[in-house]
Amino acid sequence: MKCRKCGEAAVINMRQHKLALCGEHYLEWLPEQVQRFIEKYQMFAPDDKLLVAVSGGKDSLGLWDILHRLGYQADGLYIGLGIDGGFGYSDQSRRLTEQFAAERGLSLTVVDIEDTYGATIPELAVISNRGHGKPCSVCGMTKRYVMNRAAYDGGYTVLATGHNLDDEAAVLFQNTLTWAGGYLVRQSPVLPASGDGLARKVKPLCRIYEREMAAYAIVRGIEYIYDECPHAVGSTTIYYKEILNQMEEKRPGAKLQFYLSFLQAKDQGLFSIEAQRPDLHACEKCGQPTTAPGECSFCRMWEKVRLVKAEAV
Ligand code: Q46
Ligand code: ZN
Ligand code: ZN
Repeated sequence: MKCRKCGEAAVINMRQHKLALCGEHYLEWLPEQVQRFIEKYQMFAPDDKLLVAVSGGKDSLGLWDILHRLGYQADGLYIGLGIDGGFGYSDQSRRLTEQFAAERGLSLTVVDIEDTYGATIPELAVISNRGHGKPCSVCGMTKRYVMNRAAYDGGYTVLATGHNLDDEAAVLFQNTLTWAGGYLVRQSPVLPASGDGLARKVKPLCRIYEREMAAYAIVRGIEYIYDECPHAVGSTTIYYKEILNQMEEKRPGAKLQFYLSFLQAKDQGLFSIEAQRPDLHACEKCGQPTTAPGECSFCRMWEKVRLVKAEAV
């Protein structure tokens, strides 16, 4: 396989785009694509102050690298979850993230959940008794909270995450199987900021395949954590990704088409009936926006942790 631009040996063949490229041209092509989608979905402008949520994986570090190369002002946010999984998952991912930032002179904020709030995510899952012992639901909620808060406190106008096309297509597939209208209407490359304290959220990699991000990280020499979070193993998201990969194998471009036709249908008003957002008010304790009455569910969850820990001493 030869590079379409220069005829040298290709490092990647993207069947869905009928395009093979060498390393040099691939490193040019991918950021151009990302820039095109940033503009197409009006994600942000050059004068926006971006906060990128980085996990130490190929997608978020790749995104940070690309935004930096494109000339945006993008700082990083790493959230220490306290997950070990027998191989020091959180410690390793933090080390690689800090190394990435230090090598490039980028500014990184680290929020360690245990140091800041008093328990690790796996401890929190047990104490709060949410998610039947699986930490993902408290983890997802905690990450959303911390990201929004860090964006707000740091005066960032935009919060960017490294969700790629495979992530977006898997979530879409899952929500389509149950016709979860409320989730479907909120799945978007851009969620606008709200006056009541929610930062604008963007997914600049939403049209980039996972394997394209892996190839980018390898060719660019980014050291990232290969292992997924140990709690992702056996998750429904991985199951849906596998099904979508089988479809992609037979019909290159199937995943992208699934996602793009969804965005188009949504633009045409398919889920507009679900579009009214519930009213938000400020949490009585922390001031973050919430739909819950009184204190937000995040504050209530941690109140419970404090009570349980206080009883234990
Ligand atoms: S939610 Fe679950 Fe992820 Fe949190 S506990 Fe790991 S797998 S990191 S995206
Ligand atoms: Zn080339
Ligand atoms: Zn609160």
